Amino acid sequence: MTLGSMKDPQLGGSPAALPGASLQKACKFLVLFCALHLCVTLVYYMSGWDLRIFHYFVENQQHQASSLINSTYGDDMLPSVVPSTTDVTPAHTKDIVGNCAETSPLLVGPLRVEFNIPVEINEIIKANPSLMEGGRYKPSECKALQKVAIIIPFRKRESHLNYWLYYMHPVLQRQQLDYGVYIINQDGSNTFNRAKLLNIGYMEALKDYDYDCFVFSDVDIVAMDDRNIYRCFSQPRHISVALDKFGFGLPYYQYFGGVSALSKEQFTKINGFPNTYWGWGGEDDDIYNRIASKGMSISRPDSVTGKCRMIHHNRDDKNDPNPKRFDLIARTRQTMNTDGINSLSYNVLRRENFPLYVKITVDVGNP
Ligand code: UD2
Ligand code: MN
Repeated sequence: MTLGSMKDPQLGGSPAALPGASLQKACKFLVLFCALHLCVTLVYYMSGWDLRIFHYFVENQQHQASSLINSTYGDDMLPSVVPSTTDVTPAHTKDIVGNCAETSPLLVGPLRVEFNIPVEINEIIKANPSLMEGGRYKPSECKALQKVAIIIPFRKRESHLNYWLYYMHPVLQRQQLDYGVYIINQDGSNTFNRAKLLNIGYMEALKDYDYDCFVFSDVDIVAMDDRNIYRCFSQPRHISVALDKFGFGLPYYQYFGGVSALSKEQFTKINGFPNTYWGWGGEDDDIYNRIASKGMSISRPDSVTGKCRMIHHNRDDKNDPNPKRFDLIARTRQTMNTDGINSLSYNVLRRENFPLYVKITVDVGNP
């Protein structure tokens, strides 16, 4: 059926229908004109309104995208969104004396963290051009508020270390910290001793630089939000407060495992960490007991900012649960003054400066 075949039954196609036909034409023209006008108005209105939003969106994406190019791996498919540290720093980063702001303006908040695609050390080096040898960094735009040594207890966890470096170096730079990364590698195949390695890290880092804050981190834990600052607070800081492994909460209130930060003063006040916890478990509770016994409390970020991921793993060789841990924890107050930084003995076997960290291989002795 065509439009012309639709006749008005009242007009019946007679000559008297002619004025009606022209009226019909005029109406059609009017309707078309109105529709056109409406379209033009709509397009004009939407172009101003919609494009502005679109433009804003694109700008946002470009900011993230250029950050990605700067700080990650170009076009290969690495798993994260880790914005850049090399952005031009806005003027408000500085206060009048040149100190960095209390809250870094470079922070971006929540981060995507995944461990499904292996990361290559050379790519991490390329992505962090502002790092100095030994994984050292100082913000160039302002004077950092703290000098932080990051201490990681380690043995045979290379792939975990790569993930840690990949995710955490950009975060720490955005946090505008003056920091260095220390991998304290336990030599040999004796029982693992995490807390003793942390004590050694404290001592060895201080030989390098006048650090005033010490962050102790498992190699397999990565922050999911860069507002979780790896620095010290007026009370000992627990950093990994909302781990995926524990459903993004604390397993128990006194829990102090994973990642924590103590100032030099807080660390010396508790005589450092115990050297006598061989194998898995208990040393973090001992540290908590030390802190509590000195009248200090635990500072924590909220459970959103404090979200962290731990890489899934099995228990390592020579790190079985320590059967003595419950007895030891029960006696922290009696032992802490004689077991700690004041009784620490170890031998440094190697000290290697790599681009992304200092690796100190140590003989920690036997149980
Ligand atoms: C929990 C705690 C950890 C510590 C440990 C008990 C969390 C998230 N972490 O970790 O802080 O209290 O229990 O000792 O609750 N490591 C090596 N090579 C080894 C063994 C250990 O590098 O062969 C290092 C590494 O940094 C690792 C850390 O020690 O992340 C803790 O060991 P784990 O990861 O096996 O223990 P996990 O996850 O139960
Ligand atoms: Mn672990």
